[in-house]
Amino acid sequence: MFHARYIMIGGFLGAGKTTAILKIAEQLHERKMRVGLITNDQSSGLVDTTMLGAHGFAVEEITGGCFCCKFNSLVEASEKLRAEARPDVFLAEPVGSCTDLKATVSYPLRQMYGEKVSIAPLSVMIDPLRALRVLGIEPGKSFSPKVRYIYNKQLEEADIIVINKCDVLDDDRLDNLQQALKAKFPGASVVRTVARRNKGISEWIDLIDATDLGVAASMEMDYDEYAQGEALLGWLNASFKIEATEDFDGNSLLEHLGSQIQIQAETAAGEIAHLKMTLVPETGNDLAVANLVGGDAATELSYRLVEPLQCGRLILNLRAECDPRNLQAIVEQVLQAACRSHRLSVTHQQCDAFRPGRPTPTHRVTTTSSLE
Ligand SMILES: Nc1nc2c(ncn2[C@@H]2O[C@H](COP(=O)(O)OP(=O)(O)O)[C@@H](O)[C@H]2O)c(=O)[nH]1
Ligand SMILES: [Mg+2]
Repeated sequence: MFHARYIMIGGFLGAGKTTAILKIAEQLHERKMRVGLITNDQSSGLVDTTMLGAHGFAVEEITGGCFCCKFNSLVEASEKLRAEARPDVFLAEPVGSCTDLKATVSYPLRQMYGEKVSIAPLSVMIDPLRALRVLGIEPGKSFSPKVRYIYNKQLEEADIIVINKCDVLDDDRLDNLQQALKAKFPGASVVRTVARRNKGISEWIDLIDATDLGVAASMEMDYDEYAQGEALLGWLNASFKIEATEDFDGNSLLEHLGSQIQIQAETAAGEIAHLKMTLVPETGNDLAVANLVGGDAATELSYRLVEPLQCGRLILNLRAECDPRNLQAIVEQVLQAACRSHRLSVTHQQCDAFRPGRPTPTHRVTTTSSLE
């Protein structure tokens, strides 16, 4: 009989889940625990999976649907990790537009594994600037009501709300946010982190360790509203080969692309949920990762290329409240213009532009019921 702990870190797109999971994994590793990671997205070949694997952790990715709709794939991934790495702890990151995770993932897992697996309380991370707007505490651009419905539902089921990126706000605004969260979601513990700098992570781990997932009835969900909210968030996954006759600065190219996509999206599209780009040179192990979260944030490079390059692969994942065909048109236009101004040539390799389908969970368990 094996025994493992299953920790799920939810939260909206761009909140910092992947960054935090890496830090948690590193701390657990230092505490001599074996860790297995499970990532999730609608598309395959995730940037995150590659990045986490590069840090030496056992990773499985579930693609083509979320944990709840691909529950059997989640179980298979867990079994595969168990056979290969015998983890003491599973760390799982669901898709950032998913909610109702307790009823569709945690409770079914508990029923399936019984004593063999202990399920940790559910953590939900937030980006504080986004939260201030989405929750209506501060003015500014946000999402439409159906997307905000998903955002609020994520918080409603949280046992632990993690205010991440506390480095971007002063204490007064953070206190305001924390008070509003406490008033609206009184059942949740709140913890503050700067995942990127490893701050608050050990306190958070202690909180995760302190109890097991409770047995309260799962929350009410309106799946029509959920499905409509999901569908509003268009999805673009594209990859391109970028070449030049001379070496070029890939870091500044990514920053340029990010700011241009942002400008175009400002006029033609709705709020950007998360833009992530990676640029990998054709040879060597260099890598750049750029992120943009929210309409008026700046593009940030979490990994920078050490050297200029002549040829590389650009992978772009964009989610925004917008028709995915518009997203595709914006990206193509920006890329063509950048190639002209930077004297580069670009070849399309792959492009998927779509709206996510209606979430249809494999199971939905309300603590007292059995697997449906
Ligand atoms: N300022 C700041 N940025 C962060 C922090 N943690 C993560 N980020 C950035 O937020 C962006 C999204 O992070 P990611 O982990 O990919 O979010 P996910 O979509 O929730 O997995 C990236 O640019 C990260 O570098 C933090 O503590 N502070
Ligand atoms: Mg992620």
